[in-house]
Amino acid sequence: MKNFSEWFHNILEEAEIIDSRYPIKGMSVWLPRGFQIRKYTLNAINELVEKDHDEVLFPMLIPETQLSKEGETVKGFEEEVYWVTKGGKNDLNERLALRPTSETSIYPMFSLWIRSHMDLPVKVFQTVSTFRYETKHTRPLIRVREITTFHETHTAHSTPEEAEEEVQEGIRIYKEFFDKLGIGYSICRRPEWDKFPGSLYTTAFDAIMPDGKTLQIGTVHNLGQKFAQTYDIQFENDEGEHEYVNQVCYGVSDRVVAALIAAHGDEKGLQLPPVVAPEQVIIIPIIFKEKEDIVLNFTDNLEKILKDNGIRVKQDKRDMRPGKKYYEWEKRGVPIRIEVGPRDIENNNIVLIRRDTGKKEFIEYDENTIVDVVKECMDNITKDMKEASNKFQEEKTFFVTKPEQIKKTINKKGGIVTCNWCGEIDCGKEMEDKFDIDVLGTQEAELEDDATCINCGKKANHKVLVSKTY
Ligand code: A5A
Ligand code: MG
Ligand code: ZN
Repeated sequence: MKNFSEWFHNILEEAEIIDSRYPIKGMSVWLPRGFQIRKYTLNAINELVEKDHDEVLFPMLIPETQLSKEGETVKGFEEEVYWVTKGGKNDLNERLALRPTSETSIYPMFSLWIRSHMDLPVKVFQTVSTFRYETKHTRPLIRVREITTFHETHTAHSTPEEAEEEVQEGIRIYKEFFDKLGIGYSICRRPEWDKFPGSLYTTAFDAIMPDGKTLQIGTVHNLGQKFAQTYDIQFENDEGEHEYVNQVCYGVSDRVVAALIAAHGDEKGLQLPPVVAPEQVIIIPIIFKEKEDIVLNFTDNLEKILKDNGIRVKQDKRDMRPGKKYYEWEKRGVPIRIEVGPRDIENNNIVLIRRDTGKKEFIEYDENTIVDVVKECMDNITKDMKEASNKFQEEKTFFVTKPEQIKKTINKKGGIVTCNWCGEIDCGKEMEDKFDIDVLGTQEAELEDDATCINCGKKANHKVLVSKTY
């Protein structure tokens, strides 16, 4: 892929995912095909989150006094908040913010809901639009001003230990989610200057894009008691004393769909893992004039069998050259194509082509086993796509020991560079300027006793990840 940015922009249009011509910067339209991919992606995360969290839906508007209560959140989002100031011709008594995220909307209600330790833990999530007046270059799905698929989980616990367990649970859920979609990622703890405003610390997932820059695709925040103090969320413990709750929140967004497209797409277009593909199988009947009925009887029956067994299948009967159809469905990323012509039927064969490998397989046709054959093929595709993406992430991650290697490696090879680091804020910020990179954060690692910081030479006690970022 020569130019990822251009490729990405084109694919959104060509695979009918997003129409970015909507006349507000940073806001786009989900097209029917894109909407379906979004829907199956949401199903995949909901399946995991719903096991132990309840879905809710809060209003989109937040009174200014409520938003402004939490000092650090306000400061963090000050430049990015959209305001509603009028109702019709009347000025509102109080400005209303379009939520940039929902802590300040949800937590005042937590304060009403939570009375005693019996009410804890509270674990809720919602999928909503959030609004951020982003000042950095906007890009469809990647950096938008209306985040239309903001999937956020918010919890409250009686002890810090329980909150820490929820952090681990959030990380586990996101791992499983990205694994399901076959998106490779790295996990690290964001540095102090890049953590979520108001949080104790932030753990982030970053995926390496084909151009070598990383995209933050999910974050898990330990909020400690900061918001509980601000919004007065207290409970009575079993000794009758009042305590503040301990909170956690985590979120993913439209960016997951962007990462999905970027991780698997190629020069032919989109490539979708079966779990999110609007069509998992496309059947192309190869029709010749006098044999038309034989072929269509066969393919109609095949379509019905697959559909009855829960496989998302479509048949393309349009009067068009088969080659043109192949091209179209490849571009749309359908994982499996089945071709059936009169000769195949005579030989009791069907032809199955995998989108990911392009491999053609002749399969002896048996109504009783075809469902298993297709399902097994989908499983193999899922597994292989995930492995390919993980391999890419791994191969694009480089450990270096000399400062001059940081910039050189990033510029030449892209991806993530890891090195030993002292953990000092000033040193980290200096590295960002000096090497023209962003510090993604730290990972726990066993360092040698005499390991030194790559930048300042002091004793190193962290492994740090750096990259160019979206
Ligand atoms: N309340 C917490 C969960 C929160 O707001 N965290 S966050 O600010 O980190 O956002 C959650 C996720 O949304 C991020 O990890 C990132 O993947 C995504 N995101 C943030 N800003 C975005 C934007 N402008 N466009 C698309 N996705 C965005
Ligand atoms: Mg930065
Ligand atoms: Zn240092």
